[in-house]
Amino acid sequence: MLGFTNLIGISLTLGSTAARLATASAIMGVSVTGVTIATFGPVFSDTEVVSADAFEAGTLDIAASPARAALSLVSMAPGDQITGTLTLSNEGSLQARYAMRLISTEDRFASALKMTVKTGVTNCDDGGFAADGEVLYGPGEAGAIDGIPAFGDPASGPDHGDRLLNPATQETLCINVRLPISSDNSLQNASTTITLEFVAEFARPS
Ligand SMILES: [Ca+2]
Repeated sequence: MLGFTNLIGISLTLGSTAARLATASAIMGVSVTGVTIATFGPVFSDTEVVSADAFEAGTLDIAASPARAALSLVSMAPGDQITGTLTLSNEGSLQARYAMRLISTEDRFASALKMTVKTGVTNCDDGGFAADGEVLYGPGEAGAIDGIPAFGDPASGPDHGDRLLNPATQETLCINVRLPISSDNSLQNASTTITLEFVAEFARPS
């Protein structure tokens, strides 16, 4: 038996300015100041010898694009939103399934931000986000220190919400983050870093 795991972490840093949030004209700055991706290579979980014609030992290699700055906005007021595209590619030779978790550096601001993740959005921007596509997550909290599941389950094996990705194919996620109009002054100067963690594994053909 062969097992492969692949993990990608993408960090978005969101921060508010010192501007007041109480009025519609208040400005809140949200910017992506750093995106990092950490990839852990294929791992053989078992070294059992298999016959060469049973199947070939392939590779699992999930990559994310863009590698930096998936979302960016100079300033943001309560009620505003940011929308961006993230493309996951299966550059390996095996069908993969993947799950997504959201991990933040603090709880309060991350839970105030509402994130929605879709696939199949024709125009992935603020105006086109609601028009079509399939909701994979949200609207829900943008993250938590302990991590929250967005879709799927990183646990080994097929789970509800896991996404399948065939070799040499890609899936484009459209991510929308909204700062609710009801956000109050307690979020002034708040900042958080949200890591979008993708955990992929080899999906054995059925
Ligand atoms: Ca799973």
